[in-house]
Amino acid sequence: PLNIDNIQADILVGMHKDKELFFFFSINNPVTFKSKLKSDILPLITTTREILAVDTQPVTAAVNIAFSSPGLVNLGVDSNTIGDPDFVAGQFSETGTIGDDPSLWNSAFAGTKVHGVFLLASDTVDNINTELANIQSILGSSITEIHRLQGAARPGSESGHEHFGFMDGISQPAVNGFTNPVLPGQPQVNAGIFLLGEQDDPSQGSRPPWAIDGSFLVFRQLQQLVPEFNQFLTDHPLDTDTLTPEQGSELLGARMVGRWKSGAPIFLSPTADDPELAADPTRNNDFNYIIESAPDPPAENHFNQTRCPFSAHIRKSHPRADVDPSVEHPHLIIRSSIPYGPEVTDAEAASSTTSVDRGLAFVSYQSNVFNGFVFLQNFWINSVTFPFGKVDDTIGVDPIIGSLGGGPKNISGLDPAVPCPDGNDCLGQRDVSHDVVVPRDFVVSRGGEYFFAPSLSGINDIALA
Ligand code: N7H
Repeated sequence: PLNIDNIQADILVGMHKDKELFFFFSINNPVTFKSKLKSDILPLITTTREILAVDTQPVTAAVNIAFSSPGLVNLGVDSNTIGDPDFVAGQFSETGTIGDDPSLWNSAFAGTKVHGVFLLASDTVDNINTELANIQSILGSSITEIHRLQGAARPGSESGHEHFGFMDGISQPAVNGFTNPVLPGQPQVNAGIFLLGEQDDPSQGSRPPWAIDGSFLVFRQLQQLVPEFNQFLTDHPLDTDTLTPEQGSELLGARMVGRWKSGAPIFLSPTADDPELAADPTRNNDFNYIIESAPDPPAENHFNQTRCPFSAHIRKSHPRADVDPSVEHPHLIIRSSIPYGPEVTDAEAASSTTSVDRGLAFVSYQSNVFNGFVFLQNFWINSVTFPFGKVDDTIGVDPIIGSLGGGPKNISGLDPAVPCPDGNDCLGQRDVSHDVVVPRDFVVSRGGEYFFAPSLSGINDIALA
């Protein structure tokens, strides 16, 4: 079994609080920092076991910590020995690979200035600020703030939904020996896909002791242009023969994501939202994109996008039976994101123009930065031909987070009107008039960094390095 007293809370279960602060810092005085890390910070770090039961959760705020590669080097730890070239290179050096425009990055993330991040989670911002003040008084001038991002669940009935309005945090992989119960539709994998040194870690056996049971934390500040996104949906309602314009716009949004705003998967409920399905954890993730009712399901599965576009965000990022489990499992990630920024103002809605920054503080955990985030973003999300082997030569990038340098994205399957009404083989005959052109990116990366979230014993080792 996993040592859940040694694994930081956010990795396997998340902090599950309505407010979460990401506090990015650099380390000025490694000697003082390491001494305080061992004596005063380590006792504050929230473990997986503590977060699981309400009565063991910290009174003020849950605290997790993670270090960038330059941060580890600054502390006297040779980050090369961890065996992850992408982590060592840092996210800023990979903007070309992951499709980011570095000129749009927040200057805090541009370069290698950020040495570490504190994740502070609680029910109130006041509690978070109290804990932050405590940490700052412990560490004093041994650290300098580089950037902070205050995350918050959206208010009222939008709680749990990201800023475009869609329920988030539904589908997560199940970790063998930890996740209980396993829900229908969850892929079941060994802990080493997420935790270093555990079974199925691609570098299991060659990790240094301080890295065991840690995980790479990929952080991304992803701005969302919500009024612009809404205007686009309003301007391009689908299926206007049978639906009202509002319903047609809702359908387009749902097909871009792969779920209705409630969270109901469009593959199971293709024509209208189904809030009951959305609310049922035994059904809301139980699908694999195979059209069982078809006379020849494998063949039909290769051209029929009526139930779910090949490009839908959740299909691009977790293609289920579109690829073999042996191919897909190494690329699973655990997500622990939270929205940031306020609700859309009346003035923004009226002008369809963003003037206040809002978006998603994206967090994913994986045991290998390339296999996880980088692979997903580069080879699946930003690829116009993935899922491969479909009878459609221009599937298009992920309409939510795929990018072709910020410009228009031609996406074939968003309109459920069957591209090839006669069925079997539509290669070369696809009616491009059905393509929906997404004119611009509605999610804009403001940068991020690759971090390593050590185990508690690993933090102790780092403090003694
Ligand atoms: Fe996504 N969205 O609101 O459209 N995502 N995501 N994501 N995402 C998911 O199933 C969203 C981002 C994944 O197992 C849902 O939990 C937005 C990045 C994966 O079926 C919704 C942003 C990456 C899944 C969103 C964003 C991923 C997933 C459905 C950025 C990886 C699970 C809720 C602002 C590189 C898929 C759920 C599965 C689900 C949205 C970013 C990956 C609603 C707005 C950067 C693997």
